[in-house]
Amino acid sequence: MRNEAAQRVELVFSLFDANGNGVIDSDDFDLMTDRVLRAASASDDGAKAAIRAAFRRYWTTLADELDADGDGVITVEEFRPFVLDPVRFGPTVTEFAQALSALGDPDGDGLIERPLFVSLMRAIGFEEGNVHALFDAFGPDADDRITVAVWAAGIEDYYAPDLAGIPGDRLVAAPVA
Ligand SMILES: [Ca+2]
Ligand SMILES: [Ca+2]
Repeated sequence: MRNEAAQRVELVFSLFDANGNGVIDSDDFDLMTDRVLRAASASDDGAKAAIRAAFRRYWTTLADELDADGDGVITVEEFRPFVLDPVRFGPTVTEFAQALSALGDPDGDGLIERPLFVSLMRAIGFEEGNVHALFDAFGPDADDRITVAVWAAGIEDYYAPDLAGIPGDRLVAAPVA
């Protein structure tokens, strides 16, 4: 596992701990889902149902695989190696990447404008300067748009244990002043 990959998922852990109690639990996913859905008001019901299902699968996969003692919480020490295991968690990441990136494209033309990208990523909790740096790293076109496919691939890369120097590392960097 690369140190960069560990830092990426530790950041996700801290953001997904939406209720701030230091562990990940079912309540966190309810809060996070509501926040993202508020930012996705332009999306249709199918896209909203898909992100709800993806967040639910993210949580239930963690709970089913990791919470052997059934106390309902996941620690960062449990979370980090598990979500960076492509065999055990990769399919869950793929569904999540498809559902989240689709929210960036409510009109279905395959392109994502910067303002909605920023709103969705800010809803998850990433720093605004880092979100802009990520969008820039994805190589927006002359009209400042990226493709849904690029974002989906970027999310999958974010969870790759052996990748470093990728666009997703911009999210971990110190916020741009
Ligand atoms: Ca929590
Ligand atoms: Ca679009």
